[in-house]
Amino acid sequence: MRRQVVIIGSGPAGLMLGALLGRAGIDNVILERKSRDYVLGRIRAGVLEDGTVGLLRSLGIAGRLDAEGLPHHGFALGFAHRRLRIDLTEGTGRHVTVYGQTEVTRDLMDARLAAGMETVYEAEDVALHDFDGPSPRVTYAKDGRTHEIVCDVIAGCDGFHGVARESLPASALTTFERVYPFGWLGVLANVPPCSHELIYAAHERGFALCSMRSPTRSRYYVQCAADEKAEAWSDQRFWDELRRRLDPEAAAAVVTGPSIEKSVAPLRSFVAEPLRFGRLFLAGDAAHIVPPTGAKGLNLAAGDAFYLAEALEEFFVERSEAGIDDYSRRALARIWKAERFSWWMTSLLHRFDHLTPFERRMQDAEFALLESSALARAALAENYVGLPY
Ligand code: RFL
Ligand code: PHB
Repeated sequence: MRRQVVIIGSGPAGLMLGALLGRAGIDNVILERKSRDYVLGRIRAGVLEDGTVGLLRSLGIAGRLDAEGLPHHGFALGFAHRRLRIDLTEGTGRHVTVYGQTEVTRDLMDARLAAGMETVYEAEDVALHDFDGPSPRVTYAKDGRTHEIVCDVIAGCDGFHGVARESLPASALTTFERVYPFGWLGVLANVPPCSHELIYAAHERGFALCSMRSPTRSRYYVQCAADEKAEAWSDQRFWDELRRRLDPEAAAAVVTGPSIEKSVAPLRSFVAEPLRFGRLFLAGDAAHIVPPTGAKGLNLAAGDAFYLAEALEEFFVERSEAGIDDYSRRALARIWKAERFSWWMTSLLHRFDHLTPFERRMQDAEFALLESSALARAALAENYVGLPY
């Protein structure tokens, strides 16, 4: 079999890239290790930048997003039992949309199916070959047989634990990493949110986040130990801990109910450079990780897909290599700014056990600055709604 582009991974990066390439008439197949239902069962991000929404609209697949997504024009920072509202729209003229990653994934999968573009689910032992030359190959096992696809380009969109980045010689990559000494315990529940806007709360017991998926479905997180087991947390223990970390009004407004999902996510900052090796390109979590505090992971994946699709369109349609030569530089310029923002939000809001008294005062001073300076709030808002592509 021969294809122009083999995309590895059907998360947001791979699906978005596949949709953008399909629109440009570039033939592509997605190889995904898991089943469709498994991919749709993962509960992850919830906040879309307006650039991500714009991309989905430009692809003509934003019908459900426009009907069901919740426009948010601000959020709150909680600290010292006070709440400071960050007005997103006042400073930027833009806003974000609360719409789950699961829903984005479903919309992209449905559109792909309707357009007749192929996805191979449960593709095992995916292996990449010859990507340092003009005819890379990808092999995989399915239904007890080994398959081979010869292609022009491989897109590694297979997440942090995928095979694409691992296929590179270590000497080809420079990596940058910070592993935070804590995780987030997340709970999804069919209860109305405690506030109509998100609350990011700093507290001496640890960070807490009040988010949502719809007016009847809430998503809450509390900072926990990195090696915490979700099973150690009964629903009651979670609700009690959450309430302790919120201001009294928010705590009183929390409606509790049985959790429908509960999981622990580690927090990490990571970047691998560059994003291109011959005919292999990395995009999304395969190349970089941000801690979820800035709500940037999914949005960065979409940004990478946008840049890579533009570059590949130049390559296949205009027969120019200028775009693919520049992909890594262009994407990394935006990635590093999102890394900075996510690291900053994480540093500001979490409890770190070993902060010096000076560092604690720095956290307090950041809040004091945000409280007193409209320009500081506008800078936060500009990053949160998303820097331009
Ligand atoms: P994804 O979504 O991980 O998709 C990669 C896909 O590749 C498949 N795959 C393979 N396929 C074939 N062969 C292999 N060898 C393969 N190895 C892996 C996987 O099954 C998967 O389907 O990466 P992508 O597309 O780059 O998208 C990135 C976003 O998913 C990610 O940045 C965010 O979800 C990060 N993230 C969060 N971001 C937020 O903004 N807010 C959150 O609350 C939030 N929570 C999370 C998260 C990421 C998590 N991970 C990765 C553990 C919670 C978790 C648990
Ligand atoms: C979520 O709703 O899952 C969510 C929202 C904002 C974040 C992270 C996660 O910063």
